[in-house]
Amino acid sequence: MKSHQFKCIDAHTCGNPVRVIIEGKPTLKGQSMSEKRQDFIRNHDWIRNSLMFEPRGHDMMSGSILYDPADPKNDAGILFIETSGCLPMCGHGTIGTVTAAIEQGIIIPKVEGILNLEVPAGTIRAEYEKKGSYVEWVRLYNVASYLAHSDIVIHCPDFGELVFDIAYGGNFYAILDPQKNYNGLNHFTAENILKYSAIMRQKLNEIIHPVHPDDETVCGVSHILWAGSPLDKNSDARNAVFYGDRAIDRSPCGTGTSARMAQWAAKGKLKAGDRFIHESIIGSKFVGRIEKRTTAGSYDAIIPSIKGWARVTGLNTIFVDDRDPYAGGFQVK
Ligand code: PYC
Repeated sequence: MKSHQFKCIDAHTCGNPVRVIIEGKPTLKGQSMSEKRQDFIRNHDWIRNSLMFEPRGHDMMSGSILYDPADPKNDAGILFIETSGCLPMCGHGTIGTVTAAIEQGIIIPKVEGILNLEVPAGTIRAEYEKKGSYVEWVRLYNVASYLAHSDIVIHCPDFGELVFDIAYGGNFYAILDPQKNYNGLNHFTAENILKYSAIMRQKLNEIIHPVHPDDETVCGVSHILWAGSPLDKNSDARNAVFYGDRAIDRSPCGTGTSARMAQWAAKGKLKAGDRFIHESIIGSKFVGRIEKRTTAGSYDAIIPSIKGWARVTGLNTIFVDDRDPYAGGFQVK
């Protein structure tokens, strides 16, 4: 009989949870965080199931595990874990992890106010501002983001024909913009989004399989981004991102916002230097900016930055007791 103990910092970024595991992590094989991610998925995924799903977590639970960087010039490596799996990149997760790790002294930055971070999708930079012992905000400079496919058509029950763009911002997003059979996010409830998103994702993945040009383990449409007009006239757009089996991001979604900016840039609606304020389903905001144009394989791409805030909600020591029939977590579907 074995029992496992994990020390965590619990936080949320603009409403979406971030559980940062600081003790109890497994040693992972591999050099890069992409290789470590594969080792975790193959050999240690029970930790994600135990810490993210009920009864220790919930449908939206999301978190991270900190590792030493492969390149000593960088400050840390981050593995993202959540109910949907191990994401190559997570924006709200990065903002929450940086906030929690700096406030609790888990990462000591080489240069105050800047962290260079290795994540499975590549190397990113985070800048943050501290007031006393608190981190006020974090701006992350994300991986190259690009529009991968335009005008992908599916037929969805109750909607009829729907047209999606597929864009990458650290994960592949299917973006549902207002159109003939979809009049925008403001006309849909969370229940509607949960009901139809999994069907849309399945139909999209039957006809399209986006693969990242530099890492074939980063592939497939995982997130559905429902777009709509903002609640605040000072914002540019609003969105709700569906992921996993039953999750809707409560934050404006960092990789989703990056994908959306890449889509807008590809369509000439944003240019380098432009700001993009994105709202979440609960009205919380990220401030995006197009830092510069670049390429990803043969794709025209952008480097987006995303600014947001996170707050620590507590320190948590979680037990996973092998006598517990729900040690491996469960989900009610
Ligand atoms: O902020 O990138 C993000 C994210 C992905 C899934 C949930 N949040």
